[in-house]
Amino acid sequence: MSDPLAVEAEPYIYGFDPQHTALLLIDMQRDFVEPGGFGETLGNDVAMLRRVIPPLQEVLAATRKAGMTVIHTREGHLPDLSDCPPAKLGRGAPSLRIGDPGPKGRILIRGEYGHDIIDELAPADGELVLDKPGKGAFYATDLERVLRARGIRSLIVTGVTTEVCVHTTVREANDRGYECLVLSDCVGSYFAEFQRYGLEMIAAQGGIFGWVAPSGNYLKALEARS
Ligand code: TIU
Repeated sequence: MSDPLAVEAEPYIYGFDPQHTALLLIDMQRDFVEPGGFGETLGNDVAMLRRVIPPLQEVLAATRKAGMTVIHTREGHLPDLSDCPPAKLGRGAPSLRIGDPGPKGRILIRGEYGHDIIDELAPADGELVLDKPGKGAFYATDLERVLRARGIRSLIVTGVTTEVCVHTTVREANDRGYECLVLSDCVGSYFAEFQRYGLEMIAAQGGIFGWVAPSGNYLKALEARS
C-alpha cells in the first residue's frame, strides 16, 4: 500500500492513494473536439475545447508512469439507435441529428470515426474504454462494477464538457461515495462562463461535489512521490 498523496486544491487539500485512484478521461472524442461532429451540429465552436488537449496529454503520461488505472469514456449510441431516447434525438433541433451521416461518419454512433477518441489521447493497451449512452459515466454502464473490482475509491476527472458530461459524472460519482478531483485546465466547455461557474459549483460549500485544482498541482503530487 502506498502513502496517500496530497494535492493543493479547492476547497482544501485532496488526498489520494494512487493504487486506489483512477484517471477518468470523459468523451475526448472527435465528435466533440473536432469540426463536423455532434458538438458543432449543436451550434458550438469546437476550438473552445481543444485547449485541454496539451495539459491532458501531460496528465495522461504522468498517470501512466505512476501505474494508475486509466479509464476513457465515449458518449454514443448503437447503430440502430435503440439505446437513444427519442427526446435526446430531437433535442435542440440540431443541424444534424444523432445517427445522421456527417463528415466524420454517422453522428455519435459507436464504431464511426467521429465517435472515437482523438489521436492525441488514444487509449493504450489495457486501458478501459467505456461506452455510455448518457451524459453521466455511471448511467447504463459497468463503471461502478469496474471501480469496485479494482478497489478504486478516488477519481481524477478530466474531459469534456465541464457543465454537461463532466458535471453529471462527478455528481453521480459523489453520490456513490467516490472522491473526485477535477483538473481545471483538463476539462473544457464551449462556454467560458459555464467553465468558470461549473468549476466553482463543484468546490463550493466546502466541496459539495468534490475538489478542483490545476493539473500542475496534481503532477507535483505525483512527482513528489517518485
Ligand atoms: N453538448 C455538450 O456540451 N456535451 C455533450 O453533449 N456531451 C458531453 O459533454 N460529453
